[in-house]
Amino acid sequence: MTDTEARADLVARAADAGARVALASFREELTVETKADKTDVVTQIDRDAQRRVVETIREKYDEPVVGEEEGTSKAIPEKGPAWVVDPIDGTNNFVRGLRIWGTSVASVVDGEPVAAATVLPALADTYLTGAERVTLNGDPVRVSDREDSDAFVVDPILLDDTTDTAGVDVLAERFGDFRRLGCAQATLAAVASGSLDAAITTVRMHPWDTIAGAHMIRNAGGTVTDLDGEPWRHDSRGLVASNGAAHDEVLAAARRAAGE
Ligand code: 2AM
Ligand code: CA
Ligand code: CA
Ligand code: CA
Repeated sequence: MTDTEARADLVARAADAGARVALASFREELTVETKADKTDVVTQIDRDAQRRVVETIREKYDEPVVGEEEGTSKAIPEKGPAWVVDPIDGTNNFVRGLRIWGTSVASVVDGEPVAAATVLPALADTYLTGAERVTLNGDPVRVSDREDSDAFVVDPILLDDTTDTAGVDVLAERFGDFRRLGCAQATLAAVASGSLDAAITTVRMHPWDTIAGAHMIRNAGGTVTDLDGEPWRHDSRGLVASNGAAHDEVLAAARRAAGE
């Protein structure tokens, strides 16, 4: 087994272990705490799931873990290996009993992802990638081959007060339709597997929200850039992801939504 294969194996096991912890409490009575923003919520289950993911990584690797909840570091080291964890991505869906949420784990070396897993346990969907190719529940998947942007379905992942809503309207006008799944990693995995054609975020998100999905989209044949059209990195301000066929149009719409 190559080093990347070993890391791919572990991201899968760690994400699955965290997802099982969260699934056991899905649709149970939960105490919901809010962070700075009323839609940014957290529960004890987010912390429990993260602990389980970290324990699973620690069985094999003593390397930095970057994660959303306390007990992990918040910045990806520029040099060397690290693990990036979102124990529950889509907590707002999770607490509402909506099935679109999951556990995401990526392995990163020198700031670049080398393997990633997103497990959506309430949907029984597991997305995995290593050095190349992406699988959904074991079957290879690719980005969509749709070329006509009028038929594109695009997800503007996260909107906030800085988002130009007129720019968001541009998405609805210029493309076929839009969706907001409420779970960044589920959205990016859906672009990688061809269920969505593109996704954008104009807001600065955390690396655990995006890095697994960005790696999947690239390995599935898609394009991921920042708002300037440069290759996306975990510290980029925005993210523009597409199947590659109409990336320039998606990028232009994303810039409008960013108020540029
Ligand atoms: P989270 O559930 O792990 O917080 C839609 O809410 C998506 O944006 C989710 O993937 C959510 O991740 C992410 N997100 C990131 N920052 C957020 C914020 N400040 N408020 C709400 N969602 C946020
Ligand atoms: Ca959160
Ligand atoms: Ca998240
Ligand atoms: Ca989270």
